[in-house]
Amino acid sequence: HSADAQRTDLMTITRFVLNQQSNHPESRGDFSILLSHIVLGCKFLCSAVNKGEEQKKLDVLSNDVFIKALVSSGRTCILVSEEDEEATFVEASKRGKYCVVFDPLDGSSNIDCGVSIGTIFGIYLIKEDHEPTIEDVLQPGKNMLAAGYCMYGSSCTLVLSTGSGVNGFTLDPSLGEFILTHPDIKIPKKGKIYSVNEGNAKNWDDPTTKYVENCKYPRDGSSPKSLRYIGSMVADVHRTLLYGGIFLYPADKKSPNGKLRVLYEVFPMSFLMEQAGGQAFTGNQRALDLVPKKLHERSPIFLGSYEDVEEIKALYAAEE
Ligand code: AHM
Ligand code: MG
Repeated sequence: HSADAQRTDLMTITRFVLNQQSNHPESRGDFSILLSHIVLGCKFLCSAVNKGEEQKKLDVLSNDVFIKALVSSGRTCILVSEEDEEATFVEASKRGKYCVVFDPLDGSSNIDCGVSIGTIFGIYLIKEDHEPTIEDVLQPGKNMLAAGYCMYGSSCTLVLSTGSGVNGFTLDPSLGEFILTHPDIKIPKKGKIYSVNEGNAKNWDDPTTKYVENCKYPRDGSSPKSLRYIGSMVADVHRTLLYGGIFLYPADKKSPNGKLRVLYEVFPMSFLMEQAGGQAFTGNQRALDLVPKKLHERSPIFLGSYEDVEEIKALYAAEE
């Protein structure tokens, strides 16, 4: 009975990551310790969100919890949070080799009505033994070692990639453990859903306008796509990853760089998409090739199923 075997052979996220890293014995322990501190922050938030804490409290609380958990892991040197203007440099006695960029509670405008929200994170490895500087995190997304998000929804789901595929874990509240529930996630090659804030349509550029027009009135005789937009990046990306399709936060005349932040929103989600067989594009390049110049830089982003992103790439290419 393989179902029974699975029920009794619990693949926790810690066990999974230790197995996965067995070919890097030198960093095995350190990475799983770091991850267990991230997981602790996620469990805390999951429980706080379920208790119905107010948005204002949760925003600040979640940032404090993650910063403290990450510093006390003893494995980090630089932390970049969406909530803090400046990066946090960890004091020398608690320093380790990882840099963590994160959005502790993304989609926070959705808290007070109970819509899914989440935490997004990306992890870089500091190069050699040197005094950490901001340059250590102003790195293209392709240099990330790992990325993930945790979604606080009807269940609490953590999706992680350490650079060899994408796996999803669901919190079993009675065990207090994240258990592997979505092994080796692959995004469908093409999807039937597009996800964008159409309220911004009057300010879009031509390629985005044409793309969305084609989702609704396909010129090749295929069926129109469905529109789904939650307004919580973690939830919109999670659906895109599982069901396929495309998520867009394009540039517009009012926000020429879009809205989403490169380091802790665009990069981690792009990393996951590529690892799941999809693509992520900024409107002029592969998203993970972008080199950020400042911590809270923004970028337009189009990510999702391989073939759907191919179409928007072609529209931008035709513009040039
Ligand atoms: P936030 O950091 O203020 O929560 O904003 C980020 C959120 C994303 O989760 C979501 O994709 C986007 O903002 C939605 O923006 P809009 O309301 O403009 O559609
Ligand atoms: Mg955010």
